[in-house]
Amino acid sequence: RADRLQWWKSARFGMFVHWGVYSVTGGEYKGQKLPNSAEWMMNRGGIPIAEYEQYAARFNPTGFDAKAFVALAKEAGMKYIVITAKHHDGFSMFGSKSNPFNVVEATPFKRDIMKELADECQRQGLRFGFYYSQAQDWHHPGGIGNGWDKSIRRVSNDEYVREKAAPEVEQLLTEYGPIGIFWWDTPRKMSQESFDRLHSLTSLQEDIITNDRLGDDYPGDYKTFERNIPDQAPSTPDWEVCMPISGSWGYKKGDNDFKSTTTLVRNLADIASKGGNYLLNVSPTGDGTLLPQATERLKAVGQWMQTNGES
Ligand code: FUL
Repeated sequence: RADRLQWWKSARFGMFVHWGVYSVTGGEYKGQKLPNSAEWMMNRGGIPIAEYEQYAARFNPTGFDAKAFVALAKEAGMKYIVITAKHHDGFSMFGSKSNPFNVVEATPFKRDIMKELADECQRQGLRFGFYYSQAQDWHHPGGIGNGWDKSIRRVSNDEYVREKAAPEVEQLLTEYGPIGIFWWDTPRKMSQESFDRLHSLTSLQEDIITNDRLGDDYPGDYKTFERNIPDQAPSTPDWEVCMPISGSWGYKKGDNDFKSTTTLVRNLADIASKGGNYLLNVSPTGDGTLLPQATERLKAVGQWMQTNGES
């Protein structure tokens, strides 16, 4: 275990990416701003599944360039990337074999973004990991969390795990080369069978590490803190603070709450001095690029790292 964590412990700095069909409108629904992060658009807008699916038809991020994207993370001094393979909205950002609501089949873009990034990370020497919302899924009739679409004929959560979550996790862990991290999110009560099924899949990747959000009985390899840096070094040795560079995780139109470079560097030093990792989130827009505010800051942090860090 210690061996598997070694690269991660010395990495200190990683890039988190929230990107999906909600990015098309920057989280706005019918021109209306909604509360919460953009990736919660479907939930906050109470958008019916059939209607939400139409956003995929508008997802065409032709400005996306995996090579430049990974190079930017590298320039910032980041050692790994974790990206939303599937968020709560149920949209798969890869050519999923068990969910047709995916980037390859349901969008004009048709490119497997996860594959492009996985390959590029390998080429440029960064570790690559997947965020996967295993419990909440507002698109599958057995997923947890969609209480607004009354047209769904609900099936059991076990069925959702069997039909979608488990096969997708398996695909992600077998067809995308070496995967460094599996980042579960929003644990909910599931059957023992489902937990076991999902948990056991991670052994498909020999060196993978996981965070602590599969379920209460699954501490994973490290603890996740969200948005806030603990005041004191936590008692657990292996931990990470994930934090959006602006206010929202997913690209949100009008969100100008970008943390200054000074704050970012200070956060990084604060976290590192307490023994943790900083997973800083960026939000590609509907055209597949980052806002200049994000790019500038990442470059500036990279500059600082070069001058002052161990690199
Ligand atoms: C949360 C999710 O609900 C957010 O949308 C985001 O992904 C964050 C990192 O985890 O709890």
